[in-house]
Amino acid sequence: MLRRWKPGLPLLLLLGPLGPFSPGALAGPEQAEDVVELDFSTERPVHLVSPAFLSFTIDANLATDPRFLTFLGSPKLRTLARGLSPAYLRFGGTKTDFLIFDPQKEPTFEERSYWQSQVNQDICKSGSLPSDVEKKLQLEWPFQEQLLLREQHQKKFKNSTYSKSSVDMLYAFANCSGLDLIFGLNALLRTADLQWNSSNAQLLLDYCSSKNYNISWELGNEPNSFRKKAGIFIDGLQLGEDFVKLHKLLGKTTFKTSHLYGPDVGQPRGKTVKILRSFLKAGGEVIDSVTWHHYYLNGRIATKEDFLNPDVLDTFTSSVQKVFQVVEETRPHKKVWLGETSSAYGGGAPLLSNTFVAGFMWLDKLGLSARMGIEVVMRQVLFGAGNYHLVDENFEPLPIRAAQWSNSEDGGRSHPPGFDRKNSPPRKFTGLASFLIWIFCDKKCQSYCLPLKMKGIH
Ligand SMILES: *[C@@H]1O[C@H](CO)[C@@H](O)[C@H](O)[C@H]1NC(C)=O
Ligand SMILES: *[C@@H]1O[C@H](CO)[C@@H](O)[C@H](O)[C@H]1NC(C)=O
Ligand SMILES: *[C@@H]1O[C@H](CO)[C@@H](O)[C@H](O)[C@H]1NC(C)=O
Ligand SMILES: CC(=O)N[C@H]1CO[C@H](CO)[C@@H](O)[C@@H]1O
Repeated sequence: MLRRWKPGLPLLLLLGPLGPFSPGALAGPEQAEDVVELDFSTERPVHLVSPAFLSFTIDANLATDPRFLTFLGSPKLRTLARGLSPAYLRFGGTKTDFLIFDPQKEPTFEERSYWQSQVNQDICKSGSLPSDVEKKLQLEWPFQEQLLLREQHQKKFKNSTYSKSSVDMLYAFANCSGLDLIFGLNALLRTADLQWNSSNAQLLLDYCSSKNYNISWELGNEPNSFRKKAGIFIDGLQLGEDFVKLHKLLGKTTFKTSHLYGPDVGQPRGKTVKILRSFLKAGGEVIDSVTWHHYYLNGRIATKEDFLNPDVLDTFTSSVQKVFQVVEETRPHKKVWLGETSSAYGGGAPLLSNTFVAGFMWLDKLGLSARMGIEVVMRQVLFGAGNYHLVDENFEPLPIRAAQWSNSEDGGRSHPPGFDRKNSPPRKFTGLASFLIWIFCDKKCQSYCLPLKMKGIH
């Protein structure tokens, strides 16, 4: 639970009966409540996290067909995003390495309609996409979504180009929502001897400079699976050298002081650890934070029981420890961020990742991350294809199918825990086998977080 807390006061929790999960238990009349009293000390911070600790992403696949980027002009989506600031908005994902900037490319009809509606000088205050265009896009979105998920599943990615207008759309969304944009550059553009070919990045940097955009950068997404995605193997040493090259490039532009993050590797297993280690040796000096990605499960086979299993939740701990171990051995004290993370990969698990049940994983991840020293956690995704988005195609916050899962006063209609920091999640759950309790303090609580975890109370 993320809730404001006055230090020094004991917390009273009302717990329902704690039997093993059975759907029938949910419908039954309320039974006697156990009272657990928690007392905790707030004398010393466990770890300090960034004010943008809870950040989020837009998957780069939204630019596959740039017409759908105009969704980012929705005032409603911007209002929801603004509610989560301060935060980073990371634009990245597998498609990062299949997107090519084409300054000559014309904006789509939808993008033009959007810009034409911007009559006001202040683009953050002016009109939105004409409603007929928005409706048409919303009708077409489910088909685009299927296409994107199929591409992801088959691991066959096509190159797409994006225009200046697409960059403007993305930047306006971040800027008008009070978010700091992190843009992932294509790392699969390579010369014959497999070095990074920076010429397309240079075009983009020049354009963004000319517009005075303030952007931070990444280079490549999950380079550990480049072979699977593109038939090219890039080792950590080469990638480190590519980052040094990008850093030099940034130094020659208005992005001298802008930040660089990487290498956005997947989970620290097998060769990924090796890539991370050699990357940090070769290029660790030029990055501001080490980024890595984490998912608990494969979205295609994950079950509700997996989502509620503390053993599954605990697998996160060993991954975090492994990453910190490598970072401490190569670049001690370098900040570590979760650059992309959610419950299940492959677009999330249908009927789970976007519902209340996923809230336990999410809260546990936030709690463990804070306690173990991760400074920023970027949630995949705010809006986009799949099942782990926080906002649906009508720009309604999810989960909405969670009602049957909770006995909350509002029947479970409240926002997913962790999504809206001002709304605490429902207080009573029945029929769950174990409880996780995390307590965070914000600035008013002397800038530290205090996670506390209890498991398997019976
Ligand atoms: C994408 O474009 C780059 C640069 O032209 C090329 O090297 C690469 O093979 C292309 N990838 C695909 C999947 O077509
Ligand atoms: C880098 O890519 C650009 C654009 O595709 C190409 O014109 C140039 O020859 C490439 N440079 C090298 C060294 O391969
Ligand atoms: C650019 O954004 C960063 C945050 O990513 C911020 O710290 C910095 O002050 C901004 N720079 C300018 C010139 O606004
Ligand atoms: C480049 C750009 O558009 N920057 C704007 C971002 O938003 C702030 C206020 O929120 C403006 O002052 C900047 O001009």
